[in-house]
Amino acid sequence: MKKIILITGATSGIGKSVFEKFLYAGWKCIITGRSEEKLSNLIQDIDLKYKNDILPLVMDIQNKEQVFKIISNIPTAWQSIDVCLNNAGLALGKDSFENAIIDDWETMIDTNLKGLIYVSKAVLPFMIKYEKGYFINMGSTAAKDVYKEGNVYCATKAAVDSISKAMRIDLLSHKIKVTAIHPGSVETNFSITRFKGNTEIAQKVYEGYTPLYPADIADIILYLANTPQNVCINELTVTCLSQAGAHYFQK
Ligand code: 8X3
Repeated sequence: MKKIILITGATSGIGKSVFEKFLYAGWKCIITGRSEEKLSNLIQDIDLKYKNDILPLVMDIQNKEQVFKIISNIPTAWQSIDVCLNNAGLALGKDSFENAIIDDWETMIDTNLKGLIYVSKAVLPFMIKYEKGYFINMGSTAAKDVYKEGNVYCATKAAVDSISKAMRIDLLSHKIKVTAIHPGSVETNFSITRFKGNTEIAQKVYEGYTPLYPADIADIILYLANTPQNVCINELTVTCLSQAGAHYFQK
């Protein structure tokens, strides 16, 4: 029987790469995103023979009612979820504490932390019912090292780190695995979103060195998902060779 992964934020970046990697590795993929159009465009590009292995769910993980309604109504054939990849997340703005915009902070808290716990709590009854499950939570090097003007983004990722530890403890009796993965600089739309469409500043983030690419992280997630049942990698921090911690880059 094919294994099932649920991926939040699957329409771009790391999420999209994980989706393609798992699909072609023979997994069934439940993919979520806020935009119906982006989800359909993504599926349109997939070879016909894989189409039955994809279940798209349009949902905004910030919306608690929507998350619980949509996930609890997943068709029975898709409910025995093996892996839930809590990938959706974002940085909005890079400003000092005094200049940062409160709405940006709230969007990051609502997505990076609250969205992750809503999705996990909504998926959990299936994992308990089918007596298997694995949460892989997307952290960041920002969870480990706070940097200038990272304030609330760093705090949300530190919270992902903490909640991952808490989930691992509380879900122990259900034999559910939990891993927090903490990537450093990965070349995606992440910086375009952070700098609100200013591509000039965004591109500079990845200039002068070879960053990680989404496929690098997707490969690691596929490895994690294939670890034997008795093995639980609690957390891992991944940077490109030109980065050490959140601060130091060799350019
Ligand atoms: C993304 C990496 O360095 O922008 O989480 O915080 S960083």
